[in-house]
Amino acid sequence: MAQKTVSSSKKPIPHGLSADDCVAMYRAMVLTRAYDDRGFKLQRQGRIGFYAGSFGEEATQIGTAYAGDEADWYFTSYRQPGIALFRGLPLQTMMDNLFCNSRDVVKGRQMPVHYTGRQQHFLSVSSVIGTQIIQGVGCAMGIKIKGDRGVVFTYLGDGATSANDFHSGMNFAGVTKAPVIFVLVNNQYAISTPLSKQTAVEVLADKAKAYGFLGIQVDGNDVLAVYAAAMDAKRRAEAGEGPTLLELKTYRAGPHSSSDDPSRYRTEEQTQHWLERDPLTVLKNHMISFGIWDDTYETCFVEEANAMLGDAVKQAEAVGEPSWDTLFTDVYTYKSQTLADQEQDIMAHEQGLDLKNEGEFPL
Ligand SMILES: Cc1ncc(C[n+]2csc(CCOP(=O)(O)OP(=O)(O)O)c2C)c(N)n1
Repeated sequence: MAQKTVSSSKKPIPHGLSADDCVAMYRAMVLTRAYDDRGFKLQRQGRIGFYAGSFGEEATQIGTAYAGDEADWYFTSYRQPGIALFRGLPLQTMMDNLFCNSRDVVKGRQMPVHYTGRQQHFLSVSSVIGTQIIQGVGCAMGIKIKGDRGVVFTYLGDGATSANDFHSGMNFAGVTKAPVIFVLVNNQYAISTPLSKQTAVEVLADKAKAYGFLGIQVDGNDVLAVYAAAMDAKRRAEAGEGPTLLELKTYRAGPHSSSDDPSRYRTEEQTQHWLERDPLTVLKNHMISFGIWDDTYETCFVEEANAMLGDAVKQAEAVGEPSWDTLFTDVYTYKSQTLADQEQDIMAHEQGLDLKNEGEFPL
């Protein structure tokens, strides 16, 4: 583990943050990147079925996660592993989901990268674009009605602003002044659809005006700027001043998912241009200017992350798949005759007997 060396500060650290906070953010961003890297490699090796990464978007995750606390709620898309990691979802639980093994919380019934963490207020990820917008707003309305503590962070992409749920969620949030922060991760692509074909507006944050609340655009590659904006939004939500649309402008530097080839629709030069503002480098430069950078962070945190990941992979792989009979549990309180018949058929098949209904399943 790296030792922090604090030399005489050149620039003051802003936003009430300390040197330790900056180091913790950097470390969390390194872990997020290493996790994504491992996820893609596991998929390419045929060890897991699917992966969707967040390479280049680490600051959007750690900046907002750092602003949250245990009373808050997180409704993410499939592209925010850093939120889950930072808000305390165990790495092993996440790896078990990637392998869809028998220890997976949802027993392999979700795709990989669809995490869930009840204790951490981390809501089950939906693949369906925009779902988490209305789920998050509903939760925030509930918090307000019950007078509970906490705010909701709900994450969406630029593509999700074209979903019907965007209008429904934003409108209800504005009318009810629900304590919700819409974290709009504008990574400029919805798979292969560029932002210019998604919307006619210049700045997505402007859409908040139509719903009667504040929208601001922030440099999504600068974790300190993201943190400051998220803290402001949280303060407003807690003070009863309602929602904020936080547009974090960034770039999806990797493929949409393991099923995508971005070279089909954009140039390497464009990606390289954005990587000049790699969020890890941006934070490193900030830390240098504060006089708190230590070169060993780069190597030590990567080594630490890779060791943790290697261990989690080994453990997740050692656990078998969920057994077939879990298909029939946790779905209905009472099993219908149809389900009972299907269960019997599979059991017979498993025991090497002929299927009762060979060639067709009873409907
Ligand atoms: C309702 C719906 N329509 C289409 C899809 C297929 N789909 C999966 S991801 C995606 C792009 C989403 O883009 P964006 O909201 O910008 O988020 P990003 O993937 O860039 O993080 C689409 C269209 C879907 N999952 N759900």
